[in-house]
Amino acid sequence: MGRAAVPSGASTGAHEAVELRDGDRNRFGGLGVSRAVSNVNTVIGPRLAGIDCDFEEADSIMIRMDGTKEKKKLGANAILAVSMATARAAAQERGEPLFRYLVPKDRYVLPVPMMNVINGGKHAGNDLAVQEFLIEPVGAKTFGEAVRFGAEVYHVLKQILRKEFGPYAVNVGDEGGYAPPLKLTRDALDVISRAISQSGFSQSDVRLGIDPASSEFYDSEKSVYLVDGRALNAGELEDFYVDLVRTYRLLTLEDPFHEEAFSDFSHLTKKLEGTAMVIGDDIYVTNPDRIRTGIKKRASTAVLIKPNQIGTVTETLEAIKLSQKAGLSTVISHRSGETEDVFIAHLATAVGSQFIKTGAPARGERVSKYNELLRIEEEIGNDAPLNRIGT
Ligand code: 2PG
Ligand code: MG
Repeated sequence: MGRAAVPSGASTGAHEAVELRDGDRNRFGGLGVSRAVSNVNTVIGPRLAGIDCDFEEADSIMIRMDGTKEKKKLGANAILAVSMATARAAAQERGEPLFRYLVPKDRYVLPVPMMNVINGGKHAGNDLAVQEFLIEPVGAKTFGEAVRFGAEVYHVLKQILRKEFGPYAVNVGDEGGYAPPLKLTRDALDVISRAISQSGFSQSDVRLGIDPASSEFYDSEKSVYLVDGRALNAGELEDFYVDLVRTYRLLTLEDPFHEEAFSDFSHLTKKLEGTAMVIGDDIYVTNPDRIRTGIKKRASTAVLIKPNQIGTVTETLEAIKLSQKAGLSTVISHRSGETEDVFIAHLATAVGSQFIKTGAPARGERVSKYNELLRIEEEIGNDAPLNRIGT
């Protein structure tokens, strides 16, 4: 028996696998998934019945059955749910935890959590252009300690925001971070920096990162980025980021440029070498072909991995292996529209990912991943180190 639920994003990349929705306005405003469910029950299910319980076999059958590059016939949401459920059933059959089944090895290292504590962009109803402001407790020794560091900063941040901006400022956005009425990127980074020091942590205990998700504020007609009340070209935007890295010691910068801007990514990656990591999300969409292009062009230091951008567990693992082989770090990530499914907690452990990005320590669908990682830490026992982050 294996069960799985798949997520959905608000700031999706143009090249993601297709999430099949009904489009029937009378049900769930057109967002129903009865066609995807029926594909699972009447098309995929009967074809897979009787095969060995093996996700790789199931994935290759489903990829062939679908036959399209973007999985638009059966829907990546239908295919991924079956793929994850099959992996889970196989682990169950072998009596093993999912992470051990996905990648069997002697020693596992746990990911550093990237916690999104202030939400902006498409994830919140405020004026911040940048979508995510993340805290990264790289100075913690264990995963449990990292969660504590993050939770303490998150709650001190709440007190500061409430005191300075009133009670509305601590309403939360899609990923559990606060959505205060701030306007500028620097305002958000300032207030988080204060929360970190007021919690008693140093700048090296808890680092900062941002995901501007910049395709969302890119004006392709004028080739400018609309951020913080200004219209910046790629060069000016790069200067803006370099300044932020210098002032706030940012550790990670995700999707700094729009999703086709490989050469702008490469330029920034080179400039920040040894200082901050550049992560590619919408530019790669967990697609091995696009990651290969990124590797060739040295477009980033890290790759964001979202299973539902590509649509099977097999291809997700391929994207991770490819990135790791090229010396890139990985960030296993949730979506803004998440479920309580904890698959990514196991995936991050299985592959030894440097990071997991799964929201603030708030809202059940985010906390479920942190809780599962705490259980995994317990299961591994004393030999459960946290990944050491280089930069
Ligand atoms: C991102 C994600 C997850 P969404 O851009 O990294 O945080 O957002 O799921 O909306 O694409
Ligand atoms: Mg992103």
